[in-house]
Amino acid sequence: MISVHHLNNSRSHRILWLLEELELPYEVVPYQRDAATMLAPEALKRVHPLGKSPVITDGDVVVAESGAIIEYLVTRYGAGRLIPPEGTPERLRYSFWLHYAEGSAMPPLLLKLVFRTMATRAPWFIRPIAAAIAAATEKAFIDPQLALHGGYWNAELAKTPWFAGSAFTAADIQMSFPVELFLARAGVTDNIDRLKAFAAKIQARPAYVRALARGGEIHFT
Ligand SMILES: N[C@@H](CCC(=O)N[C@@H](CS)C(=O)NCC(=O)O)C(=O)O
Repeated sequence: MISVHHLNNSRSHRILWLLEELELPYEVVPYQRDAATMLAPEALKRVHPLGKSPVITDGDVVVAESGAIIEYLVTRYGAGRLIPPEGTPERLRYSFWLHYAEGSAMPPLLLKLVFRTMATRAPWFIRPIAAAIAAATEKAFIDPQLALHGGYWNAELAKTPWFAGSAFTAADIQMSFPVELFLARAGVTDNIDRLKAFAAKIQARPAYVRALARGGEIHFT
């Protein structure tokens, strides 16, 4: 039995969604974030030393990292579903988005959160300085990067309906988290029409909805 060690309100939703798309049996092992720090509980480190979610177990096999989990599940159980045929241009695009989502798309989104948090949670006596540093860093570095990445996704989705091409694949599942977070967090309003359409399309998929019912709602902020 596949067990998904699922942290509430997290990237782990993508794995539940993938399993629902593949119509595979699985169990959800739930973990709750600490209300103050938002970190995962220590118990998750008993599954994998990093203590991050998602992580899955499948018999003796333990797989961490969303991209690696998606590769494992699609290769082992997909029977050719949700992945373009080998040797096609779509397969290369699929591979690109699968790696890009966590390697390049997420870092500026995480930086945005870190600097926003710094500005609002610094000790009161340095808060104005922290806020000024955060605002300057966001303006000079983070916001232009967000506009660059978001604009690129939007342009790519103008060429093909899904990230890897004409068919929905697991690359769309992997890119869903950056896209949904981007729409909520980046503060970018130009060149996002295709991103909005993509988000609406994925959120209407029955498997996406079933995954939310199993794992709980996600609040993108
Ligand atoms: N690149 C990793 C990121 C894993 C990760 O940072 N997960 C977050 C949840 S979205 C987490 O476990 N946070 C809790 C913590 O760091 O304690 C992946 O895609 O699996």
